[in-house]
Amino acid sequence: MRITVLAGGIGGARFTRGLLHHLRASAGTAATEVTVVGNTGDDIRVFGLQVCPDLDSLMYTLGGGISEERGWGREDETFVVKEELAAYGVQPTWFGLGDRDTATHLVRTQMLAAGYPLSAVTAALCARWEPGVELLPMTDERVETHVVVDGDEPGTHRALHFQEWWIRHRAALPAREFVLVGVDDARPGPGVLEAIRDADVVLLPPSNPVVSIGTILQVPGVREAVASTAAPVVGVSPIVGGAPVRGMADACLAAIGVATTAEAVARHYGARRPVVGEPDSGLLDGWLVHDGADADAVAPLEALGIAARAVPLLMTDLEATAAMAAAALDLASVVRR
Ligand code: FO1
Repeated sequence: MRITVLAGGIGGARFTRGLLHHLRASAGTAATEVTVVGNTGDDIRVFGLQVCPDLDSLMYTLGGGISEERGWGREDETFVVKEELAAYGVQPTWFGLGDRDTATHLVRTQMLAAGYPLSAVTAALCARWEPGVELLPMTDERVETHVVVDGDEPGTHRALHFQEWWIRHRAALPAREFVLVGVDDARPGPGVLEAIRDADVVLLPPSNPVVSIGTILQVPGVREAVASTAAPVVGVSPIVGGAPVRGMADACLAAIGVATTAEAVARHYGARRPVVGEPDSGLLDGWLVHDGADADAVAPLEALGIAARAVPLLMTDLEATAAMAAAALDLASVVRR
């Protein structure tokens, strides 16, 4: 069996770790291959280094090097280079450049400079980390999410890199718009469309639906591939009880006029096989919502044509996350028929 996951950073990485745990523990699915299409809109060139936050969170989380506390960067990390750069007055001082993490950025930057595409760089880095999945950048072209916020003068606005908005401003500056710079010239990375088309199941983990999964879907051809794949497409709500489980997806959803609820996010992705009269070209066959808090979203989503199940969605530990992944695969087998 082949499972393809479209993932951002921390939430997507933790979910995928649970998925692998479930597959290894279940007889008959141990031979399943998992491909992860990773978001690269968060990427930033900083201090001359090319940093790929979501690819690195996926690689470190699945490869065993992640800082569990932060969800990004390395465990046992130090920030001496960051301190020294600040001592030189070098900007940006808000970016948390870890010393161990810097080795990853150096390898990536020199391979890119030598002409290797990001997909080859990612494969080379994964040779060390052995994440247990095929990790594919959504595109080899350089794209960046920039955030349009109000300018200093009334009536003006300015754009800043997503990382500055996310790290320095904690997403507190109201975002008017997200712009994926470079997306018009971006093509799906090697293997991306095939991974979606040839999958037995496509999963949308509880990553940020706007700036992570939404970004992957903006790469020309990807949304169409998800909408038309023969595989069942099942998503997991990143919103529980009206709030993001982690991160600041609510600030992102507000920017695109989507309510911060499990139901609204599913409607945003849309039903792939809507009931008559509902807008089509959606992506979802199935959607998991958190039991208790969001169980009331099941009926309206079923009425829309999205099969919904209410299950525990808090990734409190590996077993809980594995159970979520199992529930997503169960729902995929139901909607497949
Ligand atoms: N997140 C922070 O909140 N503060 C940081 O200083 C920070 C540094 C950083 C460095 C490398 C990296 O791969 C990720 C880093 N992140 C940091 C996380 C990152 O901003 C977010 O995880 C993703 O971009 C959002 O999906």
